[in-house]
Amino acid sequence: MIRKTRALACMASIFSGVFGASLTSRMPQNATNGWGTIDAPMYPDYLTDNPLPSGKPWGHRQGHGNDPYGNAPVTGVTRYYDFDVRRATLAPDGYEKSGIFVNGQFPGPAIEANWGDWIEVRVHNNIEDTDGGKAEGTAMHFHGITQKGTPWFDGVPGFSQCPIAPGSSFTYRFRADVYGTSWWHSHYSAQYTAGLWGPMIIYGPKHVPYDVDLGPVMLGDYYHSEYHDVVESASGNSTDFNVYVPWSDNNLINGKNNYNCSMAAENSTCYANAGLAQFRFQPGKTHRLRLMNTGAAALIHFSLDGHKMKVIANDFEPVVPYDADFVTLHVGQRTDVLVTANASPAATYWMRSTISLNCSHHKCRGARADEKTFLCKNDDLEKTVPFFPKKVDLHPDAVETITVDLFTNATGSHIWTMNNVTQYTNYNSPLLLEAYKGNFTFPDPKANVYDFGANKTVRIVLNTVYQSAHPMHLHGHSFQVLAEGPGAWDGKTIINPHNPVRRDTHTQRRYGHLVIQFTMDNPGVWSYHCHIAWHASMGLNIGILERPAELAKKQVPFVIDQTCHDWDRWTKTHVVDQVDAGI
Ligand SMILES: *[C@@H]1O[C@H](CO)[C@@H](O)[C@H](O)[C@H]1NC(C)=O
Ligand SMILES: *[C@@H]1O[C@H](CO)[C@@H](O)[C@H](O)[C@H]1NC(C)=O
Ligand SMILES: *[C@@H]1O[C@H](CO)[C@@H](O)[C@H](O)[C@H]1NC(C)=O
Ligand SMILES: *[C@@H]1O[C@H](CO)[C@@H](O)[C@H](O)[C@H]1NC(C)=O
Ligand SMILES: *[C@@H]1O[C@H](CO)[C@@H](O)[C@H](O)[C@H]1NC(C)=O
Ligand SMILES: *[C@@H]1O[C@H](CO)[C@@H](O)[C@H](O)[C@H]1NC(C)=O
Ligand SMILES: *[C@@H]1O[C@H](CO)[C@@H](O)[C@H](O)[C@H]1NC(C)=O
Ligand SMILES: *[C@@H]1O[C@H](CO)[C@@H](O)[C@H](O)[C@H]1NC(C)=O
Ligand SMILES: *[C@@H]1O[C@H](CO)[C@@H](O)[C@H](O)[C@H]1NC(C)=O
Ligand SMILES: [Cu+2]
Repeated sequence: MIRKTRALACMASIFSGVFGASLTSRMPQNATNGWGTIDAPMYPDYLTDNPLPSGKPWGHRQGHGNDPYGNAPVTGVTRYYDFDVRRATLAPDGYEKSGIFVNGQFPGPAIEANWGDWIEVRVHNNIEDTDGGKAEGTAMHFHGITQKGTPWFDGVPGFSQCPIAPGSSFTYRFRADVYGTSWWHSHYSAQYTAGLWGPMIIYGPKHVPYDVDLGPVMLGDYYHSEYHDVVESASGNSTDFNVYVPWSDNNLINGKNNYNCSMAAENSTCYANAGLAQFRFQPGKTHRLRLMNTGAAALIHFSLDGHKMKVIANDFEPVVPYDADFVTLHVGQRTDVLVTANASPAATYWMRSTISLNCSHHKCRGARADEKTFLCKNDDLEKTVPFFPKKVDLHPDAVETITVDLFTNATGSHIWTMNNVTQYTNYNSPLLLEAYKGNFTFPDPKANVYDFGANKTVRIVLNTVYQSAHPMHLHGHSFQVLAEGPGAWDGKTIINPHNPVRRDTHTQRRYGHLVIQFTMDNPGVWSYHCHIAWHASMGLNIGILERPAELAKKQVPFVIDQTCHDWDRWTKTHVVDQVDAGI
């Protein structure tokens, strides 16, 4: 029944069509949120428990002229979620390992809301000295949400809040002010790679029709070592490229894949045939796949045998639909595609999530015969056109040029620098809290904060002079991508100036440039960082101070102060093992 393909140990695969056999699962299905099985739930057009009478809560806000950013309907609805964060030992791919999970589930639960709703997530930090790990702080980030008016709920420790201390709780409350596909994840150190992440779907208008929402298709590299250990080898003093660029052990789709147990570490518990993710397509229907790269470091190519895909959105930005044989997602990026099940109705097809071996280290060396020649970059900027046009302001108020490089410092650690500074987070003194107190001088250079004051339009030119690509993510904003290419920016080239690519995460290629521009409409202190977990750990991060004068006038919610008091108290009796730059 399965169409024969070259068997590759680490290639995550999916079957579509009708598929009867049930595969062994090494994780109880109630701990996987039902994802990755052919009977996984489909996703609705919109959540129907909305009291508004006019059907979909966004009513007539459809089609052209409605940039989702800054245009959300008022629904008066709050969606509540409760996250119990604790350590556990699970074996998603058959290899038993200790991790940190929400509600004992992997991947973590989906946050769902309609555009314009409020979302409330109560996070209980129950990370204790169990399962071979230690108690540690946490903080939860809701990727791509602008947090306009609620910058203290951005979930970045040392930026927007103190870490939530073990034994304490914290409630995030923010507006679903954009719509589309995203994810939430811990922003404390590289902690999310231990299992602390899940999808976030915000239902909104459709600009392209389709029949079935297949829901999240979460792609990502996966590591069997404890995250502290991976961070240590990435930043540590080994001069071996194969050590300081860590190798992932597996590649999962919706938390599933098999693992070749003969490669497992000595004395580990490993079960073969843990099971592949599967999806069921409805013959003839058009399906929406919400692709997201929820991994730690790997750039991924995604394709479906026998089917073409139509790209309809990148991150939270709808695009003019275009056909693609494969799509590329770096860490943190999302791409929504439509697939029409117009091939043989009874057949099964491989879904392929391939880690580009030219861009990322991955233990499954079984080279793909059809591996794309790939430069570790996103699609050409010319190809992607935002559905809601917005032209470039050719005269930005501030331009900042930043050189990105990698160094080995005097004590042998690998560190990233942005204009010679390696960012380091002070968990006890969040930058935003300081700004509210009227203190925005940030004398510690390691905070690496750029104060853009009251400028309206800011352009940031990143030139990297090292051999790594970086998926750069900006908090609080969707940005325009003006240019991306080899070498340093020439200071003038802008691709599609009448309507350039917009998104919240974009790849800067090796030895290349990435030029972004955004409107300073969101007072706060926002991180602009590489989303490769190990690179953020090694300090590839800046803070952007936006309209500080407006911050200083505002009242900080009590919970922000309380969280710092709790953290201070906890750190007086526990040693915080800050293994990295902190975010
Ligand atoms: C799954 O079900 C088992 C048996 O009913 C239960 O012990 C376990 O706590 C459940 N796990 C989750 C994550 O709900
Ligand atoms: C690397 O660090 C280890 C301890 O982490 C130390 O024992 C070793 O001497 C260091 N090597 C170099 C070359 O600095
Ligand atoms: C599993 O790994 C072993 C050791 O590397 C290798 O010899 C074997 O061929 C692999 N099995 C499969 C099915 O790939
Ligand atoms: C594996 O277990 C054996 C027997 O208990 C022990 O001798 C060996 O040191 C263990 N290896 C590792 C890497 O822990
Ligand atoms: C790998 O990337 C380099 C540039 O970083 C490029 O020159 C080379 O062609 C790529 N190789 C393949 C096989 O894609
Ligand atoms: C080198 O970098 C590491 C990690 O950031 C840091 O702990 C150490 O203090 C640095 N050494 C020097 C001499 O700055
Ligand atoms: C970074 O350091 C180099 C070498 O010391 C120096 O030439 C360069 O001007 C510095 N860059 C910035 C932005 O300070
Ligand atoms: C401002 O914040 C810095 C830490 O970032 C601190 O060292 C300094 O004392 C603060 N100044 C005031 C006036 O609070
Ligand atoms: C604009 O930003 C620059 C830093 O890039 C800063 O020096 C300047 O004061 C800012 N202008 C305003 C009006 O805030
Ligand atoms: Cu990076």
